[in-house]
This record gives sequence, C-alpha cells and structure tokens, in this order.
Amino acid sequence: MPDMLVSHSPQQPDLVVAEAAATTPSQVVEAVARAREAARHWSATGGPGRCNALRQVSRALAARSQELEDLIVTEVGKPRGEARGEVARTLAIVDYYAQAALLRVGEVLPPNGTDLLYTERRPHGVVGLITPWNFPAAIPFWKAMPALAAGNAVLLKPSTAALGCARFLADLVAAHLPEGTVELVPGERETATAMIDLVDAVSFTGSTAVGRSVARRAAGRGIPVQAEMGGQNAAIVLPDAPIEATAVMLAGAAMGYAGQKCTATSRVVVVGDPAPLLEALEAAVKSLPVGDPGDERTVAGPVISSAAAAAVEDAAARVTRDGGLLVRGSGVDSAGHFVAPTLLWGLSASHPLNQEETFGPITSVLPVESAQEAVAVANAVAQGLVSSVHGRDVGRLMSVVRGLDTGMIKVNAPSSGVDFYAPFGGEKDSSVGPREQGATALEFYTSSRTVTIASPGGSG
Ligand code: UN1
Repeated sequence: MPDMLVSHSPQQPDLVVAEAAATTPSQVVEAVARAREAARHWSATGGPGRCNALRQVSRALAARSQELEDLIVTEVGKPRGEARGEVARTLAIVDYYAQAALLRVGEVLPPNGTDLLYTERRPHGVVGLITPWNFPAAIPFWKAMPALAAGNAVLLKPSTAALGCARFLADLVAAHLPEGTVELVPGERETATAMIDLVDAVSFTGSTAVGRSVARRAAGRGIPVQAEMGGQNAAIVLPDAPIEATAVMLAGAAMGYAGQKCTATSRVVVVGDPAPLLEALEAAVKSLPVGDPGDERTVAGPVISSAAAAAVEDAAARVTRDGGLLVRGSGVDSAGHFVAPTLLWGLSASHPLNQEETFGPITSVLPVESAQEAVAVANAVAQGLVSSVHGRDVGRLMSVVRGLDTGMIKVNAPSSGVDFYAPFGGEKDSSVGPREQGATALEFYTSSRTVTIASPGGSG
C-alpha cells in the first residue's frame, strides 16, 4: 500500500483539505514516460501554439481566482490579502510566460567561411519541479510556466501541506494542454528521488538541507539544477531612517504570513541609538493583527503545523534562557497553530537564533555603532538571499548596498515581496544554480544549440 498523504488546515487542524496516495517509484517511471511523449508534441507545437494554450490557462485561472484564493487561505493559512495578491501574481506569471513563448529563441552570428551560423534554444524535455507550501500557487507557476513556454513537459512534486492547491493548478493546466504535459506526482522523499533520477532538469524551492541533497543528486546525473533555499535576512536601519514608518514596514516584512517566507526579515540591524526604533517596533509588533487568515485585516495567521508552532515557542524560550529579552504580540486561543509574533534583542550576532532560519514570526534586533559594522553583521551568516536598507542619504544607502553580499537588496522596501519578472535568487547557502523568474528562467529551462551550415562540398 502506498503512503497516504493528507493536507490539513492550519487554523482548523481537524479539517482535511486534500488527500492523495504517494506516487510510487514505478508510477514516477510511468509519469515520466507519458511526459516524455507529451514533450515531443508540445515542443513541436511551436511558440505561437504554446502561447495560445497558456492564454487559455490564464483565462481559466482568472475565472476561478476566488476559488484559488479561498483554497490558499484554508490550506496553508495565508492571510486573505496576501492570498489575493498571490493569485494576482500567479495570473501575471501565466500571462508573462504566454507572451515569452513568442520571444526570440536564438541568434544569427557572422558565418566563418560557411553559409550560416546560428544558435537556437531548445527545451530539455521533461523537467521535475519540487515546490514548497508557502507560495502554493506562485512558486509552482513561476517554475512551470517558463518550462512549459519553452516547450518542456513538467512533473510537479508539491509539498504535501499544499496538495490541494497543487492539484487545483495541475488540473487547470491539464484541461488546456495536451495530456501528459503536466503530471502531478504527490509524494515525499521517495517520490522526489525517483523523479530526480529520471528527469532532464530539476528546480527546487525549500529548506537548505533538502535543497543541497537535491542539488547533489541532480549534479551526480549531470542535469541542470536550480535550488532556492533558506534565508537569514537582515534589514539595516541607518540613523536618518523615518522611525515610525520603518518600524511598521519591518514588522510586516518580519511577521507577515507569520514570517513563513524565505524572504522574511529575521534580523534588524540598527545603527546608533536603538531605543527609538525598538520602541516603535514593539508598538508595531504588539498591534499586529493576528488571527483568522480568512479575515481581511489579518497580517499573521497560524503557522503551518504544530511542529512549526513548537519551533517558535522553543526559540522564544531559548531567548530568555540565553539572556535575551523579548516582546510578544497578541496570541490566539484556538485549536489552530497560532503563535504570538516575537521581537527579541540582547543576543549576540553569532547566537544560533541570529544565524539559523526559524521560518516563523520572530525577528531579532541587533544594535551596531556604524554602517560599516552593520554590513559586516548582516553578511555574517551562511545564507545570502535578500537584505533591506532603510534611510534617507543616498550616498550612505548606496555604500551599504555595495557592501552587502545577498542576491537581492531592497532600499526602503520590505525584504519580502518580489517582482515576478525580475531575477530571483540568492548567494552562499541560499541558492544553487541560476536565478529564477524573468528571462533567466527561460534560459534555465532550455539549452543552446549552435548550428553551422555550409554548402555541399564546403562553402567559402
Ligand atoms: C515573496 O517574498 O513574495 O519560498 C516570495 C519563499 C520564496 C518566495 C518569496 N522562494 O518564501
């Protein structure tokens, strides 16, 4: 008997949202065979044909966007406003890559004694996608859409916690694309491993530990691999930053969706006297609306599981034990996995809580003397996904920007939130392989072929 996979609602843990049997390795073999056959036809459909099919997906998704929004709220506890934003982003991603199917696929170079020299980008064939639960629509689509636009077929192995969203999306795409072009393969490690061993490229988003092993396995087969992993993102606040507005922005960046984003702000590095910012942050964290994710006003709903809630409580207990101080926002007394937003300070920059990713509503304040020291502290972690800098003086802001070692930097903007058409990815332990999103994504899902053409008997 294959294992049964079940997703539960984080605010109502008794509610089963979706169920599926785990895909066995032999079923993965079959799915890959179907996808491989489909990929031949799909790539032969040509750019305009693929553009039309993806535009139909876009229309179908637009017609069912409310349903998807509700499912995101229920299945992964994302607050309604953010869930709506994610659905809008997902739609924009489909539209963008539908058009991208019409963009140039190569270049003509000056022939060197021959008749023609050109390059063309060709799909890999079947790509395997391993996606997380925290952006259950945007991430599967920001991987699948460029892969499909380029002419690949896709196997999608979603996180079990977002099984319902993945099925919704896979069914919606399957209704408009040839059979086998998108294969949903629910499962855990065994399914993922079987998939990595058979597909032609892999894209992963999730934890650093799992991402590293996915990358190693794929690299062992010599296939292209991309892994987006954890962050330990710092926000640097310079002395001329507007205190109130910055505190509100940082509370949102740290605690929005209960901090369950790889782009969440985990450390606030404040240059100079920390007292005014700390006071404003305390007020912002204490007044942060925590509660039912279905409610329009909610900023932080429940965390995904009881284990995730326990990890935050554990971290809070460690702060006190290790001599730090903390302020906690409002908690919710319910059967759901709610935890109070937590602001901490007084721990050294090298303390594990300032080094590891908690993936919950917890952020740490670290006072420093100078902008230079702030950059050193911000960079002194293994991860390098995103950082933010807050202040007014452009020269000073830019000198901090130049010193930071993350893949993305936001100036006077929250660390979380991305532009779907701009390259997304990090440095150090945060990423392996090329950036996601935008034009680079189309490159990742294709390889370049160089063609030289000469006349019979040789030309020139
Ligand atoms: C965002 O900040 O809007 O898993 C996107 C994550 C990231 C995506 C963040 N890969 O949290």
